[in-house]
Amino acid sequence: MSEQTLVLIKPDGVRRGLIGEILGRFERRGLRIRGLKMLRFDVALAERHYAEHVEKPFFPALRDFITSGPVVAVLVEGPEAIQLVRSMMGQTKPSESASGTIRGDLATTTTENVIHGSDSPERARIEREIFFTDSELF
Ligand code: 3AN
Repeated sequence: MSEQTLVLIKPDGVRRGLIGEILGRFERRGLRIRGLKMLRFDVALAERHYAEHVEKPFFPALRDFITSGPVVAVLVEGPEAIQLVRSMMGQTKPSESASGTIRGDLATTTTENVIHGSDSPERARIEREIFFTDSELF
């Protein structure tokens, strides 16, 4: 079943010049890019996007990191795109991410781990609405 999922290339990925590398992996895999923009998180957006983590001890570091520079938001579409993108990303903790995955190849820390992808259909819908209006999607 075709699905849409929301991907963020996080500030470390943008700073390190990995936008093309990551978009290229999605395109080569056969996924379609339906929306694409660069933006910078403010604290309110960090608290909204990471609402489930606001009370966690790591949230201040996550908030400071995600607001530290521009991110690239991407709406990706394809068969089972939510799980497919999660598989391509690798595990949250880079030491547990298999080589060949985005984090397994490109990241070494849990906070600065290059990429975010929606983890459920419900989150994909919520995150799509956070980052894109209908007229920004193709
Ligand atoms: P994922 O990004 O793999 O979906 P989540 O949603 O559990 O993982 O966590 C969101 C983000 O919060 C992670 N990408 C990471 O930057 C940060 N994070 C999650 N768990 C930890 C942790 N135990 N220590 C530090 N940062 C964490």
